[in-house]
Amino acid sequence: MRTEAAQRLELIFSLLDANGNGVIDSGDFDLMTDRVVKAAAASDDGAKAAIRAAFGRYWTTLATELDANGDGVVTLEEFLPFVLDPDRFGPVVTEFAKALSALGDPDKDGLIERPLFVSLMTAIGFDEANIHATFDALGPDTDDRITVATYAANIEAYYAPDMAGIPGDQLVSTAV
Ligand SMILES: [Ca+2]
Ligand SMILES: [Ca+2]
Repeated sequence: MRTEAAQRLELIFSLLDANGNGVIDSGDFDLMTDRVVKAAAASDDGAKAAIRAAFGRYWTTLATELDANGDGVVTLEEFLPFVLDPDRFGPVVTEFAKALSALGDPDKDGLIERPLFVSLMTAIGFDEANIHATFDALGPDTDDRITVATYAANIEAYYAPDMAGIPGDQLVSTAV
């Protein structure tokens, strides 16, 4: 596992820990899901149901595979090696990437404008300057749009244990 990958997923763990108690549980996922769905107000019911299902599968997979003692919480030490193992968590990431990227394209023309990208990523909890840096790194066209496929592929890359120097690394940046 590369340092960059660990840093990317440490950030995700901290954002998922919506109530800030140092572990993640189903309540954290409920808060996160509601925030993201709210940011996707222009999406249709099918797209909203898909992201709810994807977050639900994300949590139930963690709970089923990691919470061996059944106390309902998952720690960072459990989370990192598991979500960065494509054999074990890859299918969950693929579903999540598809559902989240679709929320960026409510009019279904295959393109995502910067303001909605910023809204969705802000709802997840990323830093606004880092979100803009990431969008820039994703190579927007002259009308400041990226494709749904680009977004989805880069969400998957974010969870790749051996990748570094990818657009998603901008989300971890602490530059001020
Ligand atoms: Ca928590
Ligand atoms: Ca669109």
